[in-house]
Amino acid sequence: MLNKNEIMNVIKNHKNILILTHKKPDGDAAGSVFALAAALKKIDISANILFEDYNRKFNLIATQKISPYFDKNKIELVIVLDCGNKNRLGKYEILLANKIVVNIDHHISNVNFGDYNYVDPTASSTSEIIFDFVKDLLDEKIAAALYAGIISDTGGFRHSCTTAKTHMIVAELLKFKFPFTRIYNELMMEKTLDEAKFLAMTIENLEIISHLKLAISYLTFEQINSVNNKFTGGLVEFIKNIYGIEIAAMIIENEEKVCKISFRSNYIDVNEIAENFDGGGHKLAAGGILKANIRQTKEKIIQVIGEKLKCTTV
Ligand SMILES: [Mn+2]
Repeated sequence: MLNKNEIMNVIKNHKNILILTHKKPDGDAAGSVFALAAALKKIDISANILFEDYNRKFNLIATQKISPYFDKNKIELVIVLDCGNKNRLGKYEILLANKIVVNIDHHISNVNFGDYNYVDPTASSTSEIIFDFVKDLLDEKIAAALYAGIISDTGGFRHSCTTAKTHMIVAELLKFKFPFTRIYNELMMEKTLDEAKFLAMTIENLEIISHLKLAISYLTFEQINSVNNKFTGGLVEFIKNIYGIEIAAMIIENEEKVCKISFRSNYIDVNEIAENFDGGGHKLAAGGILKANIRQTKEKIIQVIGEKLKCTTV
């Protein structure tokens, strides 16, 4: 693997550059792209950037316009950020054909699809890696974009990927004047009215199974259909965070009366529980499905978790 200076030299030796990231970009994807593009501009390299399924809330940290109107044939080099596999580029994957590809990422699952790969799985985020590439070129806008990327992938410094180095980098970023409170609030805290309505319905439907320390709730297909923005992320975490709860299950009913279930826990292995529902995931966050109505799904969840906890307490 080339070091950072060598990768930067590869980039500097090319004129027409495109920077891409995974589809449905999160804060780290958008932040690292905007930061690198702005830093390259300061050394007279203008890069085009493209996003698939861009969320306009990232306009807050945008450092340049996103325009698809450029000559794709002239591109010599494509830098791909925060993307473990080129098929995650979605419709832009085709733009890598016959180009020199530089792949910079922090996902341990990265398949090194580039001609030049810089993959550091110890970094909290791609933005943390990009900091090291551009630290001599920082300004308010670059600092804001990298800050957004880091808070996004660390969940606001809560996730276990957060390190002393992460905090050290943010300390450097905060030497620049940028509206970090506003960035944190709009990227991490803000909800749409429809998300608030889902939360109200989730609390209304909540049941606590005390002896299992289990919080279980659901949204019916009719409830899902009652709002325009159908984003259900964060609901299962909300009920898991109720005092005294160790495990949570959130059921979302779809059109065909199939129930999708999200599990979260503080220490119980929900990956094993999700295997009973044709699913899986991680130890503390997993999901599954069941072809049954909500009442039957709830019963099976309570039964499976009951059996699992009986095993672990003996
Ligand atoms: Mn990331």
